Amino acid sequence: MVLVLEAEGAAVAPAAPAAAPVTAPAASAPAPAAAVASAAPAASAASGPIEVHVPDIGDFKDVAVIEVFVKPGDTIKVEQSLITVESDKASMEIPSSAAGVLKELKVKLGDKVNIGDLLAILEGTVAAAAPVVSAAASAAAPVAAVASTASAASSTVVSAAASVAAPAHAPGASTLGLPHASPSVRKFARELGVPLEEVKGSGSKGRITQDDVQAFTKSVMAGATQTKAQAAKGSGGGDGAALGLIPWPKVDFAKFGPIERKELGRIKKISGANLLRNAIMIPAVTNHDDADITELEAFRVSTNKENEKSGIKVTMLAFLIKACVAALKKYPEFNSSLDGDALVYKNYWHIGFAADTPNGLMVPVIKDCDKKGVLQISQEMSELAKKARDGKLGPAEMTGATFTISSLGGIGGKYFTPIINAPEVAILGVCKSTMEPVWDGKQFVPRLMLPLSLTWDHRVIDGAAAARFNAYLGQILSDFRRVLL
Ligand code: CAO
Repeated sequence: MVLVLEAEGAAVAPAAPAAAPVTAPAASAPAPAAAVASAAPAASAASGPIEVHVPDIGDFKDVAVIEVFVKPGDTIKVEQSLITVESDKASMEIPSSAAGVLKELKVKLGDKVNIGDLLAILEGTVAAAAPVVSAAASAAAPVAAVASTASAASSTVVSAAASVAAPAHAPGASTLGLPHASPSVRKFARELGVPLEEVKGSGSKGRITQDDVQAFTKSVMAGATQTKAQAAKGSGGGDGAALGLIPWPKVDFAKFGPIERKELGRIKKISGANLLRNAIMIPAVTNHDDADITELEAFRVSTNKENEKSGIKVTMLAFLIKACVAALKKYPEFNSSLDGDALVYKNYWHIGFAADTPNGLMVPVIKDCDKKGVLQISQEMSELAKKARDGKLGPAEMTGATFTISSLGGIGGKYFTPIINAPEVAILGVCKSTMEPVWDGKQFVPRLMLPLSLTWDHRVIDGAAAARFNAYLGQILSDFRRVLL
């Protein structure tokens, strides 16, 4: 161990041997491995300025300081991590070999350090022990040597800790409120930009594992979890400063009458953040049109009569899904996604449908709609809608959509402007069909007309293509035989 102690005064811990000044090599002269081994069993207690040096960290030279956990004035415990260093093979935390108040930190982020370098000067009580270097599990051979040094010294750490009431460095213990995680997991999280303090650890003593970081990332990507930063940016209470907007109005509503304040539910918070991003980032345009569904509705009603006993009810939305698949195949850019400067065309047709649930809007996805009939789609839709309302949809049932339909047909209204569900590039809104007088060239005839509202991303789709898409959709809905052409 490379530790310079200039202890003054009497020993505080009777259990430990009196701390006669322990000499150690100067910072510029790295200690040989033998010195480390001989110093390891010693546990001592004293007070006064204490120098903490970089211990034997194996075959590491000029390793960069990538994290600094402490600052002058902090009370440091034995084995408390001071910094993390990183080489091209691994990263590891360097713990303090003594306890006391940090007077001076001799390194800063980006510095390169070696065995024996002076790290810090502490003042106060000292309990010296061989530091346990917490190394990344994935580290190569040199770190294995360090690990064995660490385990050899661990009993010393415990006895020293007992004498100064400083807990031994537990791998899962928090360091100054930092999340419990190994250096390799910290590094992994840092590379992904994952806020480690928001990840729940599943390891022993709540330690965060690599799997926890991966699961957190997946959950954020699926929209099931929101980071604090996302929530702050996405909430209606966000001040819009990032967009250069004037501040959100702050009104004391209670001044004008009685009020009741209710926090938004989890789903509303998540969907709100997604909707805001999509509304702001997509140059969206909506085309409105009408489709004549007179014959289709008659067919739907007769099909339902025929299938009364099966318990499967065919809804207009199931026909719309099939009609949309046909239109998406004819106009493939509507089934694509932007990826930087490239357009990704998907050769699968998974259709999402907006479902109104007591907790907020959810979008279950029916996979491979091109391969399924209207009856199967109806059945899956009713099962997924029920699951959504019961709050039982799994992430796999809400991901992978290539196009979305939002139907308010069962409720009412004429047209609306749905917001595109990124990274999709279009969404179809449908309202309630009504019987309307339509001119057939000779006379007005009553026809059942379905209002369509197609919102599209103008970066990918042009107005003419959108008008063609709607017109083709209308043709299919008025005569489904066209799908066969
Ligand atoms: N025109 C006229 N009637 C329609 C219709 C339409 N376009 N679409 C459905 N209906 C009728 C149905 O035939 C049914 O009538 P009957 O009970 O007499 O047969 C009734 O309206 C109720 O239909 P439904 O809404 O239960 O079924 P659906 O398949 O049309 O829709 C679902 C299912 C899950 C999409 C729907 O229940 C839902 O949640 N819609 C809301 C979606 C939403 O909130 N969108 C807005 C997103 S933006 O905030």
